[in-house]
Amino acid sequence: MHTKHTSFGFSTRAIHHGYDPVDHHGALVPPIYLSATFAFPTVEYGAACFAGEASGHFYTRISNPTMALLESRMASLENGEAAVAFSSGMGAIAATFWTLLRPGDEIIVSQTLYGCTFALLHHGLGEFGIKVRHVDLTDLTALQAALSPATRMLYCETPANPNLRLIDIAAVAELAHQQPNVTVVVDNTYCTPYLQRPLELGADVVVHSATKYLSGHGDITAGIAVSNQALAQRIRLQGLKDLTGAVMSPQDAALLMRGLKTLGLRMDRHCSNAQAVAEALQAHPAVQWVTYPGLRSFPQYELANRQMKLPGGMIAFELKGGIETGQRFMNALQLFTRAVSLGDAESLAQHPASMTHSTYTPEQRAQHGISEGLVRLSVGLEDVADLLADIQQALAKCSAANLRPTTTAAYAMK
Ligand code: 7XF
Repeated sequence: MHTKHTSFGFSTRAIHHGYDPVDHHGALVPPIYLSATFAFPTVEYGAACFAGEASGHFYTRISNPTMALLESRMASLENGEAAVAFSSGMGAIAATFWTLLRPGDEIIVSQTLYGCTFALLHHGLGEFGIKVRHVDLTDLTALQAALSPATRMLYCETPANPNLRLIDIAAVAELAHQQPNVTVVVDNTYCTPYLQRPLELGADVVVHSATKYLSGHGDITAGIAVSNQALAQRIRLQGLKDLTGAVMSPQDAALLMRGLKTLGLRMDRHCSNAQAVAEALQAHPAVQWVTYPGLRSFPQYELANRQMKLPGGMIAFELKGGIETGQRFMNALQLFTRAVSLGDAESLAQHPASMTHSTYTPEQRAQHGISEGLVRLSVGLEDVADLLADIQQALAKCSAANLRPTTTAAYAMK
């Protein structure tokens, strides 16, 4: 049934890929294999497993049947050959970096990245002799100039957390691959493969925080890396097994597969709700600027249409009066929850400068396009009328403070 499913559409594969109930006592839902270890029929077979000559499961830090099903499903959805599951998005990212980079190598990264990825690069890789070069990847001339024989990886988020800048994946991958031995890695957390498939555009590895839209219910932390078979095997046997040990639990793999079944449905609803919230924000006099890939005013609207199926569920905006007004707005929210993370059924609001991106210094945030007054919304799955009512009542409480316009550029590209 595994191969039969490969020609089906996205949602059909998200529900069925790789599993036939007939092989599992008729169980409609895949069983969870809680075992940490697996019996060897003979000592010779055990030795063959450790030598990489037998393909069976033998220890859950290396592989497990529940994770293997999830991995094959994620590989199918991203249109890759293989995937590796991790206990968190940072586990997937760290394992990919530590597998593919060595002292003396250079990594080219986009300007704006999630705070802990930024910290891993600068406090982790940087301190272990790997040169980290931030480049404006919307400028292909700058990328061309930054590439060198020492470049081993190009890494980006698109859309970027939290300012939603986009990178043209096909363009940067083509240019980066003109140098030999460059692996192009894209963090696809904001989009999921339902909205964007970087491997089809020329990337080599896709990483995810599966804590977010992929699982969709805010009840696990999880990560995934997807690539070709050879890279996935290296990431599994070095990055996962030896270097990080950041293994996913079988229960979390089952929860993640439950989330994947509704991924398409949920993403459609996240996107339509976010479009309505972004338009309401844009129309309100208290709002200084709003960035959402579905707005005509979005500076990379054409690229968003070309690269993403829909504009996503994340919004960045700033109120007139900057962060003081932003704090008043966030404290006034009644339905949106004040919390970090994203992609949950519940709508969330947070302040990147003091929360998810507090790993940057204020100077670094200014350099990397993260304004101090930026408010980030993860628009959830509630009824859109209730979300709009909450935004409107919270904005109404800000109008009194709506006197001093901020000087922060809405979308400074340089
Ligand atoms: O290790 P995690 O599962 O939390 O994933 C890390 C991660 C990797 N890439 C992107 C684009 C992410 O957004 C994240 C996690 N971001 C959360 C957020 O921005 O709210 C973390 C909350 S501190």
